[in-house]
Amino acid sequence: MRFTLEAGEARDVRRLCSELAARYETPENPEFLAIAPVAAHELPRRLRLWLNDFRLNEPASAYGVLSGLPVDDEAIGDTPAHWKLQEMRRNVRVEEIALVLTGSLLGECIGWATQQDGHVVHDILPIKGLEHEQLGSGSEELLWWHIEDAFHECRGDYLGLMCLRNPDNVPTTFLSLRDVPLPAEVVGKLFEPHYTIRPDESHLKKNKPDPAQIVGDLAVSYEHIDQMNTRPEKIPVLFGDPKAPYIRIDPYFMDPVEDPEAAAALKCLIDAVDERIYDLPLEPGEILFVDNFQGVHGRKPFKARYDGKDRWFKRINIARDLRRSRAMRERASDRVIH
Ligand SMILES: O=C(O)CCC(=O)C(=O)O
Ligand SMILES: [Fe+2]
Repeated sequence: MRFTLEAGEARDVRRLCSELAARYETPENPEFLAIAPVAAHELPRRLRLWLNDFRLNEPASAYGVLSGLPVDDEAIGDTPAHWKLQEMRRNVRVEEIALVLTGSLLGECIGWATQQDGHVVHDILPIKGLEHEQLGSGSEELLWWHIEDAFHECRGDYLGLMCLRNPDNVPTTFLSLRDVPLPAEVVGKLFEPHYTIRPDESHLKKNKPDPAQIVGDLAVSYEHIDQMNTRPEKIPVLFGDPKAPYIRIDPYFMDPVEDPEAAAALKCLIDAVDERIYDLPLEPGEILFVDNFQGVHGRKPFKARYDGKDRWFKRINIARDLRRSRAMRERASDRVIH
């Protein structure tokens, strides 16, 4: 599903986001996050209707690309060398606000205490030294297709990926489960809890830039991650309606399956996705909204430049219902899951 803003609509979005950027330093300001769903009422009606349809009707495509928002390559400055260089965010405040504001039409933006220092808006950019890691900040390896934060019961219902810069047209990869034909007995097996998914690298201690900061509540969060890593619970890969199932999978971080039929069912699904997954390259200003219950995504390998002009995306995770994670957040309105 694609949606292109008309020139006048794009100007209106830009004006609204610029006004908000003048009031809030960053879209991560809790006051901004609290009013974002209301401020989003001021977005163009056609855009609101499109996202409402995406949320409500769960189209078989399992994704939506919003285009038409301009990005000024010079004004956004250099691609930072690392996501921890937060001062570089001031150049892209309007873009970040556009991402959070449109995402707020699908639900509430959430973050993880154990990922990118608890930020709600993430930077996806290649980091020197991580070229061969299974991370958004890797580059030279294929980023295996996955459901975002599949290991976690409170993973987002949606993912928003905004392209700020993509000079080599490096594609995101994508496939909707609706496009994967599976025999009924395979579906049946995948509905049974035979499978384990360990936390992906982005949540591990080793990817925290300053491990000395792991104290107090954060130490408890990392303990929780350690536990999920050493003793992952057994879960089904498919759930919901057997006629149109939802999916929870991250093959790279799954263990061999004991039950032979369950193992064969998983292999059948993985092979079917591998055969069909396709490139979905994004251009600057485009936002890809992924239905994280129905579509898997990844990224093709590429050679980073490290010259300030590297591929640069912003990412948000969106929950339809914040209450699902209430026990892992300090206050009702908090966004960060511990
Ligand atoms: O870089 C991309 O296109 C996608 C990376 C990814 O899977 C993610 O950021 O979650
Ligand atoms: Fe991802």
